[in-house]
Amino acid sequence: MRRRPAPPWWPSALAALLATQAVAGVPLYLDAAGRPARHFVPVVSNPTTPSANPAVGAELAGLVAQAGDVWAAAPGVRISFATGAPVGQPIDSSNYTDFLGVCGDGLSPLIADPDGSIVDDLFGLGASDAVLGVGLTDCDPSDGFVEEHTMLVNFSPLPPASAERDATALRIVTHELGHVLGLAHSLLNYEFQDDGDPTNEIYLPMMFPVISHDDPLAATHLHLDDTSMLALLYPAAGFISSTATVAGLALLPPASRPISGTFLAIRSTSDPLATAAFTASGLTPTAVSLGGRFVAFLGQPGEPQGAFQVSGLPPGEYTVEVFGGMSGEQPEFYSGASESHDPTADPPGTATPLTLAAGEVASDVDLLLDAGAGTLGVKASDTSWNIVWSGRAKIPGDAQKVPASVLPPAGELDLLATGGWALHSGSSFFDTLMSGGWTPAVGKHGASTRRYDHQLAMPDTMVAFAESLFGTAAAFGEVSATGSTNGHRLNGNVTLRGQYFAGPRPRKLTLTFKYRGRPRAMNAQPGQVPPMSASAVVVEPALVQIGHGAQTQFTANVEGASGSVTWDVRGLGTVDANGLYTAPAAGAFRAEVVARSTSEPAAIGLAAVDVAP
Ligand SMILES: [Ca+2]
Ligand SMILES: [Ca+2]
Ligand SMILES: [Ca+2]
Ligand SMILES: [Zn+2]
Repeated sequence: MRRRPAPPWWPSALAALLATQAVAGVPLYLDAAGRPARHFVPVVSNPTTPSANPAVGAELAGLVAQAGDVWAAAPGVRISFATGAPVGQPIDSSNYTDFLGVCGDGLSPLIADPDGSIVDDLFGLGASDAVLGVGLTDCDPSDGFVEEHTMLVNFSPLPPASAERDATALRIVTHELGHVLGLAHSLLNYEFQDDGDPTNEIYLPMMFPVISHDDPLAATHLHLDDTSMLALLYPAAGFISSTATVAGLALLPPASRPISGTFLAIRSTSDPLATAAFTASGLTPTAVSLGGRFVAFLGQPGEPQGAFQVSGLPPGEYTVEVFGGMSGEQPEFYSGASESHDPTADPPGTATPLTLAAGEVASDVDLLLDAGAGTLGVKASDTSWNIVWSGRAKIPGDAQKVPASVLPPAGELDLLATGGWALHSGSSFFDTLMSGGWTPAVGKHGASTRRYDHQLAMPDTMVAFAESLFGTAAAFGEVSATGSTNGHRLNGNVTLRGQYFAGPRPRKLTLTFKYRGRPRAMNAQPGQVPPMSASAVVVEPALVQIGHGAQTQFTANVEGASGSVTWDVRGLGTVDANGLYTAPAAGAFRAEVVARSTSEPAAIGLAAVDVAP
């Protein structure tokens, strides 16, 4: 048998693909223990100048200042923003990677992209038609802190100078600044996006993942859903004591396995659209998929399996609701003592409202999900998979296996349909690739065989992956994907058809990726409830300037937790056990002072000290 030479057309260029993750899922940053990470405060950003159109750099810096004012004015929130030194070097698509997402350079650049060329370079040609902006941490948040960030805003789809440009740009920048602060996407009131009705835009959260076009002049407006999460991260005094928390576990039938990625809404019975908040069990961030479906990304380190929490609710009466609709099933409500996995005993639509007082923490709101009913009712998969990939490329006269080194990596996969589609995998590749919609298909042994068919809904990602394998030697247009499971095996494939250019004339190219899954044991250990802690630490003063060798006293007020705090400084200088900070004898810098509750380590208060001669 003749051995084929190593294929010349497999450059293992995965770099471009990895970058696309920022499009799909901008995380709610969790530290290694599964607690939310916070940005250092004040939040300082550095303006930059685009080579092509310097005015747009100034426009972005001005928008970020306005957006900072919007977030800082949120009730229950104490946060501040500042403009840092401008970056001197003009930025364009040839040098943006020297600044974007670079940890440790002391810069948090605001990168304006006047013509979309940076976004196209980062996410692939044509991305500038769809991607309006990115806000992300520059540094690994697993230590609990965001020290630096990058914001990239694509101005190319915006109209020229006009009221509409100003209004739209401020909404985009306020949204991206929310990501910088550690807020993930929210799907609350998703049905109002692009429904043609401008009057309901105020019910969409700022952190909704896609812009709604129903009112081009819509004012930038924060929803309770935005401000309550921000206040939990950056609380003002009185936030915890004046508001209520709802927390519990989402549990799958039949064995009450805690399940992450369930989308939930907590709604006031008297004001269900405005006094409402979104959350997802496991604190799993949501993103919008290119197929138009909403996906939760699971499997973050330390993820509190199955646990959910909403804090910052004004006192009142609330329902707790598992999202329906988006994946075709009915919404399912918390029904108190009658909660059951059995939909006959506990009809999904039966709600038992909770009455919450100021300072109350209702942490026993466990949802016993049912299995769904009817042909659209597959609410959750109860099988997890170990997945392996294989691939084959064909051109006329030749066929080759895709080398394992350039295949998608093996990993784990959970497919859920609890109000959306959620995936868990050991591989971040799946997290961008697989957003499957599952529909039950009656097999030859009837519905009880639990056979499901599905389609992959993110073909653009697979095209980007295939193009990264071939560079400019191939182009793909047509994608098809299918798969099915009977509960014991999972099988599927993705087929891409295109043209291969290395030769005298283009040839037809077919690339087929197959995946095979076998069931794997699932994590049944529930996360801590409430996962984020309904407590707060507020440090005073928030920011202080002192000279070399000088001392300043910080104080910490703990709400919702017993005990005191431990003090820590990130940066130069020292802080003692009583919050007394001592500056070193030299240098000009800012240090962050951290007070952490001794009984609730997730409750952290931040302050800053500027030291100068
Ligand atoms: Ca940086
Ligand atoms: Ca609307
Ligand atoms: Ca129920
Ligand atoms: Zn976003």
